[in-house]
Amino acid sequence: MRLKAQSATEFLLTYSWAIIIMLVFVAALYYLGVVGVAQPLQRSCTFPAGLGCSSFKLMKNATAITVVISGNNGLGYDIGFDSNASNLAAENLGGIGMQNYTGTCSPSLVRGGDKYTCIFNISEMERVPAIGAMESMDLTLAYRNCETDPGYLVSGNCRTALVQNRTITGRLVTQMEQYVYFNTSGNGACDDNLGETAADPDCAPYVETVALNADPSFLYANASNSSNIYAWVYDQNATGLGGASCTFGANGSILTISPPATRTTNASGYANVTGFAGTTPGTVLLNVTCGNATKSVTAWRYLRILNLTG
Ligand SMILES: [Ca+2]
Repeated sequence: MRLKAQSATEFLLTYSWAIIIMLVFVAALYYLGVVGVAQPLQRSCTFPAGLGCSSFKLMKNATAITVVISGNNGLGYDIGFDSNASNLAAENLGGIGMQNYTGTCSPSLVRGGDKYTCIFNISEMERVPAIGAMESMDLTLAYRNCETDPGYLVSGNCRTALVQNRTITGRLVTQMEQYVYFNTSGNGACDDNLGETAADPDCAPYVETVALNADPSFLYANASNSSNIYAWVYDQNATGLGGASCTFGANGSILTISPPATRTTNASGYANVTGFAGTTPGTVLLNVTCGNATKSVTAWRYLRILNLTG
Protein backbone atom coordinates (compact mmCIF):
# COMPACT_ATOMS: atom_id res chain seq x y z
CA MET A 1 0.00 0.00 0.00
CA ARG A 2 2.77 2.38 1.01
CA LEU A 3 4.61 1.42 -2.13
CA LYS A 4 1.56 2.27 -4.26
CA ALA A 5 1.12 5.66 -2.63
CA GLN A 6 4.81 6.37 -3.11
CA SER A 7 4.73 5.47 -6.80
CA ALA A 8 1.62 7.63 -7.28
CA THR A 9 3.41 10.58 -5.66
CA GLU A 10 6.46 9.94 -7.83
CA PHE A 11 4.23 9.78 -10.89
CA LEU A 12 2.71 13.15 -10.07
CA LEU A 13 6.09 14.71 -9.34
CA THR A 14 7.53 13.34 -12.54
CA TYR A 15 4.68 14.31 -14.83
CA SER A 16 3.19 17.40 -13.18
CA TRP A 17 5.40 19.68 -15.23
CA ALA A 18 4.40 17.89 -18.37
CA ILE A 19 0.72 18.25 -17.43
CA ILE A 20 1.14 21.95 -16.67
CA ILE A 21 2.98 22.54 -19.94
CA MET A 22 0.24 20.70 -21.81
CA LEU A 23 -2.49 22.79 -20.16
CA VAL A 24 -0.62 25.99 -21.00
CA PHE A 25 -0.22 24.81 -24.59
CA VAL A 26 -3.95 24.05 -24.95
CA ALA A 27 -4.82 27.42 -23.37
CA ALA A 28 -2.49 29.14 -25.84
CA LEU A 29 -4.17 27.39 -28.76
CA TYR A 30 -7.56 28.64 -27.57
CA TYR A 31 -6.14 32.12 -27.06
CA LEU A 32 -4.71 32.19 -30.56
CA GLY A 33 -7.93 30.91 -32.02
CA VAL A 34 -6.34 27.77 -33.44
CA VAL A 35 -8.93 25.58 -31.74
CA GLY A 36 -12.33 26.37 -30.36
CA VAL A 37 -15.63 27.27 -31.91
CA ALA A 38 -15.71 29.88 -34.68
CA GLN A 39 -16.91 33.24 -33.43
CA PRO A 40 -20.42 33.92 -34.75
CA LEU A 41 -19.59 37.38 -36.10
CA GLN A 42 -22.19 38.80 -38.45
CA ARG A 43 -21.61 41.61 -40.91
CA SER A 44 -23.06 44.71 -39.33
CA CYS A 45 -22.59 48.43 -39.02
CA THR A 46 -24.40 49.94 -36.08
CA PHE A 47 -24.57 53.49 -34.86
CA PRO A 48 -26.85 54.87 -32.16
CA ALA A 49 -30.25 55.87 -33.49
CA GLY A 50 -30.02 58.61 -36.03
CA LEU A 51 -27.03 57.91 -38.19
CA GLY A 52 -27.68 55.24 -40.76
CA CYS A 53 -24.87 52.98 -41.98
CA SER A 54 -26.47 51.14 -44.86
CA SER A 55 -23.37 50.15 -46.80
CA PHE A 56 -19.84 49.41 -45.72
CA LYS A 57 -16.67 47.74 -46.95
CA LEU A 58 -13.28 46.66 -45.63
CA MET A 59 -10.82 46.28 -48.49
CA LYS A 60 -7.12 45.84 -49.06
CA ASN A 61 -4.59 46.00 -51.81
CA ALA A 62 -0.80 45.84 -51.72
CA THR A 63 -0.33 49.24 -50.14
CA ALA A 64 -3.32 50.06 -47.97
CA ILE A 65 -6.38 48.92 -46.09
CA THR A 66 -9.49 50.97 -46.80
CA VAL A 67 -12.69 51.19 -44.79
CA VAL A 68 -15.72 52.88 -46.34
CA ILE A 69 -19.11 53.40 -44.77
CA SER A 70 -22.08 55.35 -46.02
CA GLY A 71 -25.63 56.02 -44.97
CA ASN A 72 -28.14 58.77 -44.41
CA ASN A 73 -28.39 61.47 -41.81
CA GLY A 74 -31.44 60.54 -39.77
CA LEU A 75 -30.47 62.60 -36.74
CA GLY A 76 -33.30 65.03 -37.43
CA TYR A 77 -31.02 68.01 -37.95
CA ASP A 78 -28.36 69.17 -40.39
CA ILE A 79 -24.80 68.22 -39.58
CA GLY A 80 -21.39 69.21 -40.87
CA PHE A 81 -18.21 67.17 -41.28
CA ASP A 82 -14.57 68.26 -41.39
CA SER A 83 -11.71 66.52 -43.16
CA ASN A 84 -9.62 64.11 -41.08
CA ALA A 85 -11.83 64.51 -38.03
CA SER A 86 -13.13 60.98 -37.57
CA ASN A 87 -11.49 58.01 -35.90
CA LEU A 88 -11.28 54.28 -36.48
CA ALA A 89 -10.08 52.07 -33.60
CA ALA A 90 -9.21 48.45 -34.32
CA GLU A 91 -6.92 45.72 -33.15
CA ASN A 92 -4.35 44.19 -35.45
CA LEU A 93 -5.79 45.92 -38.46
CA GLY A 94 -2.85 47.52 -40.19
CA GLY A 95 -0.75 48.19 -37.11
CA ILE A 96 0.10 45.79 -34.30
CA GLY A 97 -2.30 45.77 -31.36
CA MET A 98 -4.96 48.38 -30.77
CA GLN A 99 -4.50 51.33 -33.11
CA ASN A 100 -6.37 54.49 -34.05
CA TYR A 101 -6.61 55.85 -37.57
CA THR A 102 -8.00 59.09 -38.91
CA GLY A 103 -10.67 59.28 -41.57
CA THR A 104 -12.73 61.82 -43.44
CA CYS A 105 -16.50 62.07 -43.62
CA SER A 106 -18.25 64.03 -46.35
CA PRO A 107 -19.99 66.27 -47.40
CA SER A 108 -19.15 69.27 -45.22
CA LEU A 109 -22.89 69.89 -44.88
CA VAL A 110 -25.29 66.95 -44.66
CA ARG A 111 -28.89 68.01 -44.52
CA GLY A 112 -31.43 65.89 -42.68
CA GLY A 113 -32.04 62.74 -44.70
CA ASP A 114 -29.12 63.31 -47.04
CA LYS A 115 -26.32 60.90 -47.74
CA TYR A 116 -22.89 60.86 -46.13
CA THR A 117 -19.75 58.82 -46.77
CA CYS A 118 -16.71 58.22 -44.53
CA ILE A 119 -13.39 56.84 -45.75
CA PHE A 120 -10.51 55.59 -43.62
CA ASN A 121 -7.21 54.76 -45.30
CA ILE A 122 -4.77 52.67 -43.31
CA SER A 123 -1.27 52.65 -44.76
CA GLU A 124 0.31 50.60 -41.99
CA MET A 125 0.59 47.06 -43.31
CA GLU A 126 2.12 45.11 -40.43
CA ARG A 127 -1.07 43.19 -39.66
CA VAL A 128 -3.16 42.59 -42.74
CA PRO A 129 -6.11 40.20 -42.28
CA ALA A 130 -6.66 37.60 -44.96
CA ILE A 131 -9.45 37.96 -47.49
CA GLY A 132 -12.64 36.76 -45.86
CA ALA A 133 -11.43 37.36 -42.30
CA MET A 134 -14.07 39.01 -40.13
CA GLU A 135 -12.85 42.16 -38.46
CA SER A 136 -14.52 44.47 -36.01
CA MET A 137 -13.72 48.11 -35.39
CA ASP A 138 -15.12 51.11 -33.56
CA LEU A 139 -15.80 54.24 -35.60
CA THR A 140 -16.09 57.62 -33.92
CA LEU A 141 -17.45 60.25 -36.27
CA ALA A 142 -16.96 63.88 -35.28
CA TYR A 143 -19.62 66.23 -36.62
CA ARG A 144 -21.05 69.68 -36.12
CA ASN A 145 -24.65 69.96 -35.03
CA CYS A 146 -25.51 72.92 -37.28
CA GLU A 147 -28.73 73.64 -35.45
CA THR A 148 -27.03 74.36 -32.13
CA ASP A 149 -26.63 77.81 -33.67
CA PRO A 150 -30.13 79.31 -33.47
CA GLY A 151 -29.27 81.43 -36.51
CA TYR A 152 -28.42 78.43 -38.67
CA LEU A 153 -31.88 77.95 -40.16
CA VAL A 154 -31.74 81.49 -41.50
CA SER A 155 -28.04 81.80 -42.34
CA GLY A 156 -27.38 78.25 -43.51
CA ASN A 157 -23.92 78.66 -42.03
CA CYS A 158 -22.80 75.57 -40.10
CA ARG A 159 -19.39 77.02 -39.30
CA THR A 160 -20.19 79.74 -36.81
CA ALA A 161 -18.67 79.84 -33.31
CA LEU A 162 -22.06 78.87 -31.88
CA VAL A 163 -22.17 75.55 -33.72
CA GLN A 164 -21.28 72.76 -31.31
CA ASN A 165 -19.18 69.71 -32.08
CA ARG A 166 -20.44 66.24 -31.34
CA THR A 167 -19.23 62.69 -31.75
CA ILE A 168 -21.10 59.49 -32.41
CA THR A 169 -19.54 56.05 -32.06
CA GLY A 170 -20.60 52.95 -33.89
CA ARG A 171 -19.29 49.48 -34.50
CA LEU A 172 -18.46 47.93 -37.83
CA VAL A 173 -18.06 44.20 -38.32
CA THR A 174 -17.28 42.95 -41.79
CA GLN A 175 -14.98 40.71 -43.73
CA MET A 176 -11.87 41.69 -45.61
CA GLU A 177 -12.35 42.00 -49.36
CA GLN A 178 -10.07 42.64 -52.29
CA TYR A 179 -9.86 46.35 -53.04
CA VAL A 180 -12.11 47.52 -55.87
CA TYR A 181 -11.98 51.05 -57.17
CA PHE A 182 -14.87 53.11 -56.00
CA ASN A 183 -15.70 56.76 -55.98
CA THR A 184 -18.39 58.91 -54.52
CA SER A 185 -19.19 60.62 -57.80
CA GLY A 186 -22.80 60.02 -58.73
CA ASN A 187 -23.97 59.14 -55.23
CA GLY A 188 -26.11 62.27 -55.16
CA ALA A 189 -24.09 64.04 -52.46
CA CYS A 190 -21.57 66.75 -53.23
CA ASP A 191 -18.63 65.23 -51.40
CA ASP A 192 -16.45 68.29 -51.10
CA ASN A 193 -14.45 66.81 -48.22
CA LEU A 194 -13.51 63.93 -50.52
CA GLY A 195 -12.39 66.20 -53.34
CA GLU A 196 -15.51 66.58 -55.49
CA THR A 197 -15.64 69.98 -57.14
CA ALA A 198 -18.28 71.96 -59.01
CA ALA A 199 -17.27 69.99 -62.12
CA ASP A 200 -18.71 66.85 -60.56
CA PRO A 201 -22.37 66.20 -61.44
CA ASP A 202 -23.12 65.76 -57.74
CA CYS A 203 -21.91 69.31 -57.11
CA ALA A 204 -23.61 71.10 -60.00
CA PRO A 205 -24.97 74.31 -58.50
CA TYR A 206 -28.74 74.67 -58.27
CA VAL A 207 -31.06 77.37 -56.96
CA GLU A 208 -31.42 76.94 -53.23
CA THR A 209 -32.72 80.31 -52.06
CA VAL A 210 -34.12 83.41 -53.74
CA ALA A 211 -34.49 86.76 -52.00
CA LEU A 212 -36.89 89.22 -53.64
CA ASN A 213 -36.69 92.92 -52.85
CA ALA A 214 -38.07 96.24 -54.08
CA ASP A 215 -36.31 99.55 -53.70
CA PRO A 216 -38.10 101.69 -52.79
CA SER A 217 -40.60 99.37 -51.14
CA PHE A 218 -43.51 101.75 -51.75
CA LEU A 219 -44.49 104.05 -54.59
CA TYR A 220 -46.95 106.85 -55.14
CA ALA A 221 -49.77 106.37 -57.61
CA ASN A 222 -48.55 109.21 -59.77
CA ALA A 223 -48.00 107.26 -63.03
CA SER A 224 -44.27 107.97 -62.92
CA ASN A 225 -42.83 106.47 -59.70
CA SER A 226 -40.76 103.35 -60.23
CA SER A 227 -39.12 100.74 -58.05
CA ASN A 228 -36.13 98.54 -58.70
CA ILE A 229 -37.45 95.00 -58.18
CA TYR A 230 -34.56 92.61 -57.80
CA ALA A 231 -33.74 89.04 -56.87
CA TRP A 232 -30.64 87.59 -55.30
CA VAL A 233 -30.22 83.92 -56.15
CA TYR A 234 -28.04 81.62 -54.08
CA ASP A 235 -26.94 78.06 -54.71
CA GLN A 236 -26.79 75.20 -52.22
CA ASN A 237 -23.47 76.52 -50.93
CA ALA A 238 -24.97 79.93 -50.16
CA THR A 239 -22.99 81.38 -53.07
CA GLY A 240 -24.52 83.81 -55.58
CA LEU A 241 -25.62 81.80 -58.62
CA GLY A 242 -25.08 83.29 -62.06
CA GLY A 243 -26.92 82.15 -65.18
CA ALA A 244 -30.21 81.40 -63.44
CA SER A 245 -33.38 82.46 -65.22
CA CYS A 246 -35.70 84.66 -63.14
CA THR A 247 -39.25 85.50 -64.20
CA PHE A 248 -40.78 88.45 -62.35
CA GLY A 249 -44.49 89.04 -61.93
CA ALA A 250 -47.05 91.04 -59.98
CA ASN A 251 -50.68 90.32 -59.21
CA GLY A 252 -53.20 92.72 -60.68
CA SER A 253 -52.44 95.53 -63.07
CA ILE A 254 -51.74 98.52 -60.80
CA LEU A 255 -48.01 97.91 -61.26
CA THR A 256 -46.40 97.49 -64.66
CA ILE A 257 -43.19 95.53 -64.99
CA SER A 258 -40.72 96.62 -67.65
CA PRO A 259 -40.39 93.86 -70.25
CA PRO A 260 -38.94 91.37 -70.63
CA ALA A 261 -40.13 89.92 -67.34
CA THR A 262 -37.57 87.11 -67.58
CA ARG A 263 -33.97 88.04 -66.82
CA THR A 264 -30.78 86.06 -66.29
CA THR A 265 -28.78 86.49 -63.08
CA ASN A 266 -25.33 87.99 -63.39
CA ALA A 267 -22.22 86.29 -62.01
CA SER A 268 -23.14 87.44 -58.50
CA GLY A 269 -26.64 85.98 -58.68
CA TYR A 270 -28.43 89.29 -59.25
CA ALA A 271 -31.30 89.99 -61.66
CA ASN A 272 -33.73 92.92 -61.73
CA VAL A 273 -36.65 94.57 -63.48
CA THR A 274 -38.32 97.95 -62.99
CA GLY A 275 -41.85 98.26 -61.71
CA PHE A 276 -43.87 101.38 -62.60
CA ALA A 277 -46.78 102.69 -60.59
CA GLY A 278 -49.96 103.68 -62.40
CA THR A 279 -52.62 105.92 -61.00
CA THR A 280 -54.31 103.31 -58.79
CA PRO A 281 -53.19 102.87 -55.16
CA GLY A 282 -53.10 99.46 -53.51
CA THR A 283 -50.92 96.58 -52.39
CA VAL A 284 -49.13 94.51 -54.99
CA LEU A 285 -47.87 91.00 -54.39
CA LEU A 286 -44.63 90.63 -56.33
CA ASN A 287 -43.27 87.25 -57.26
CA VAL A 288 -40.20 85.87 -58.89
CA THR A 289 -39.35 82.34 -59.93
CA CYS A 290 -35.66 81.63 -60.47
CA GLY A 291 -34.23 78.36 -61.62
CA ASN A 292 -31.73 76.44 -63.67
CA ALA A 293 -31.82 72.97 -65.16
CA THR A 294 -31.93 71.37 -61.73
CA LYS A 295 -34.34 73.31 -59.58
CA SER A 296 -36.58 76.39 -59.37
CA VAL A 297 -37.53 78.45 -56.34
CA THR A 298 -40.24 81.12 -56.05
CA ALA A 299 -40.16 84.11 -53.72
CA TRP A 300 -42.79 86.75 -52.92
CA ARG A 301 -42.99 90.15 -51.33
CA TYR A 302 -45.45 93.05 -51.06
CA LEU A 303 -45.04 96.48 -52.59
CA ARG A 304 -47.43 99.26 -51.67
CA ILE A 305 -48.65 101.94 -54.00
CA LEU A 306 -49.85 104.90 -51.97
CA ASN A 307 -52.59 107.36 -52.80
CA LEU A 308 -51.03 110.68 -53.75
CA THR A 309 -53.36 112.54 -51.41
CA GLY A 310 -52.26 110.24 -48.57
CA1 LIG B 1 -20.70 62.57 -54.53
